[in-house]
Amino acid sequence: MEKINPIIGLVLLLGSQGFFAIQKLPAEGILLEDFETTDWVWEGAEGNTIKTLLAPGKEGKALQVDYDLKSKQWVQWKKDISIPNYEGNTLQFYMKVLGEKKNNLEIKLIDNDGTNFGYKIVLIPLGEWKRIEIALKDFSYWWGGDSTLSEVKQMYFAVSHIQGGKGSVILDDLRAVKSPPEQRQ
Ligand SMILES: [Ca+2]
Ligand SMILES: [Ca+2]
Repeated sequence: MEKINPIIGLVLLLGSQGFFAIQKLPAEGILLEDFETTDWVWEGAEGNTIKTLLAPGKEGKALQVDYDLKSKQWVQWKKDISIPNYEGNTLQFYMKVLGEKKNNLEIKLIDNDGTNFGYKIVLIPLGEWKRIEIALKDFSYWWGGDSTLSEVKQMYFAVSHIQGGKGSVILDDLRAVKSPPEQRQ
């Protein structure tokens, strides 16, 4: 019978249980979306236009969304993104906002039974990369499904009307990172 050195055995055991991956989480988090392709599905309220393209990113490429809210209301874009560990995590991404007008960015998280949890921030066109961090516990129930957000399966970003008009939102490097201790539930 072969003997396994106990230290190597321990390393193999910890590695097989994801121990090392978990230890790395606080620094880098889990990359949810790198925005290297334009495979987000978009739509807009009637009369509005939306177009997606790739732009120079914070890391590699970024997804640029050009919109024109002619009819006020909204445009949105979605992708199947799973967020496996919801509690105690923060959503982090980089965003650059171009244009003249102020509008809302809405971020929606959807689970298997169609529960929508949302969070809204005001888009202020600064023309430079800004890191956005939103604790997942700060999302609130908006509509659909039951009132509990289970494992997230799909994400939407939307621009909704404050002043309307044309603008661009550029997104990169979406991650789930550990919330600072005071933000954890
Ligand atoms: Ca990227
Ligand atoms: Ca649900």
